Amino acid sequence: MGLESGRVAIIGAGPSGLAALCAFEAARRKGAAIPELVCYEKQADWGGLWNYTDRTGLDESGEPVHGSMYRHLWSNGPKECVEFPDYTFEEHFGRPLPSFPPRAVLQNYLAGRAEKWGVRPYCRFNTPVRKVSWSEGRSKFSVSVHGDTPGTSEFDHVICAAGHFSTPNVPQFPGLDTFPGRQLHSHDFRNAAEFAGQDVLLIGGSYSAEDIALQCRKFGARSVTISWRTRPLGFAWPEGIREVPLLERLDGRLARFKDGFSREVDAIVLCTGYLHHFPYLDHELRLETRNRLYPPGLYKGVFWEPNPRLIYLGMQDQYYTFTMFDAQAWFARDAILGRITLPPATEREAETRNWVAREEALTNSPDAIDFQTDYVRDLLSRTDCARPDLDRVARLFKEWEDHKRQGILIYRDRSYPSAVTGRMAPPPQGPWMEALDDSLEAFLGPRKQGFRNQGSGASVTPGPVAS
Ligand code: FAD
Ligand code: NA7
Repeated sequence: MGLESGRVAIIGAGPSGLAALCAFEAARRKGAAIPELVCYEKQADWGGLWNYTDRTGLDESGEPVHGSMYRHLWSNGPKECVEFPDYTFEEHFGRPLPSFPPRAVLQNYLAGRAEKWGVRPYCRFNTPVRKVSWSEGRSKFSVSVHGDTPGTSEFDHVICAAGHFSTPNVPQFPGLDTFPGRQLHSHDFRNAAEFAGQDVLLIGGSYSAEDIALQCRKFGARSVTISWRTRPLGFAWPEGIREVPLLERLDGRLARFKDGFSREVDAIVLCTGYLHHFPYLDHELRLETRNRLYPPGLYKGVFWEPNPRLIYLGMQDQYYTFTMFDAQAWFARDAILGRITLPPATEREAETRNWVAREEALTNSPDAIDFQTDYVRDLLSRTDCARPDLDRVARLFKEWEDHKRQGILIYRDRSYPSAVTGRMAPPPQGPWMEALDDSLEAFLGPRKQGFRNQGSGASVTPGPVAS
């Protein structure tokens, strides 16, 4: 590639798009000539899924609402597994914090990192990308956007960092169409308090089902039934939460499952995952894959095989998130800057086949963690991206999984050491199950604020948080 004077369009200013901007900005600050960057973001601000909205359905400009996060969402993994080595939590907040922060704290941290690199001028907010096509003759992408300043521009590269946990996968079940209660996909789930006192059915056997079950229990649902297709989550669930095989059909409110079990339910949440859905990309540019650790068709997990000038970031199923997006972004940047030369198509495809075959042979989650660790390590070995201690992070992921097995209600009460500074996180102010206030102020405020049975109104003195 080698395109210092070209133009690069980035779709999305979530963690992946911001990683791309920080990567280029880091090169620029070291004296490199970088291409012109334009990051189109359909929301009014950056942060991607972490930029919470209570809205569902369509957004202000008629685009599908991107947000899938809910009120009261807390990090589902230790913050030590997502910590940027070039911008630690302690640097941002000015003090050590417990390992499982609520969403607003992570959003604030992400924003602080982006502010540190000063990448806001590259962003065009309220600007959805509506069409991307490639002209072989001109060797350019044409990108059409809507919003504040609609128009079409040409680019030499497109980085699609639009996320893939936003378009719901909605299966049908007999009787769902006449179910008299509330039914929704987890994409539209916003507040577990809505289900207090109810019997709730969740369909799905992965992170969303797991966490929405905990949310519902925390906020007073009478019972939660989790219905799995391939395998149960298998945690030692407390009384009031049970796992059953797949839903067979609904007769009114009565849900009947494959093992013969049945129960009346008031509400159904389809926790059935998401589609990689990029309708604005021309067909020949469109990644189509299920949610997996190594989507076929992407060299190094990022370069679109048929045309590596199109780069996808963050399209993997994710143990690693923020640090993996950085590793991808720095590698992509160096390819665009001509510092890394991509091998010929046959070699690229052979390497991708190896990774895919290795992924398909995985049988358990420690091995899956090692797989994604190796992938991130491979990317980091070629660039000057700041490196976390990956062996340490992989160990933390495995400990975290063990801790979840030991106590699904209390895993967020654990502390982990930073893989950057080595310092142990302080314990949380109280049990997560009792923490009903998920605000930044409550989390950063004086100890005990925001927890059940504690007085409120204490003053908040956050560290040097970004605006
Ligand atoms: P996104 O965060 O989805 O950002 C994509 C951006 O692209 C958005 O800002 C969107 O508005 C923009 N965009 C999309 N289409 C267009 C368009 N056409 N034009 C312009 N802009 C567009 N990860 C963790 O590390 N810890 C967690 O606890 C955690 N919890 C999660 C909980 C839920 C419910 C979900 C769904 C995900 C969770 N994740 C978690 C994973 C999450 O995917 C990553 O943390 C991260 O947000 C992915 O970043 P991204 O930039 O790739 O995608
Ligand atoms: P995931 O992790 O992609 O999981 C989707 C789940 O939905 C998975 O258990 C699937 O079962 C299940 N699914 C999909 N289709 C069906 C049908 N037709 N019937 C029953 N079950 C189905 O998505 P999540 O939303 O849980 O997590 C996404 C991100 O959000 C994650 O990275 C976290 O960070 C938070 P399967 O196992 O394939 O049988």
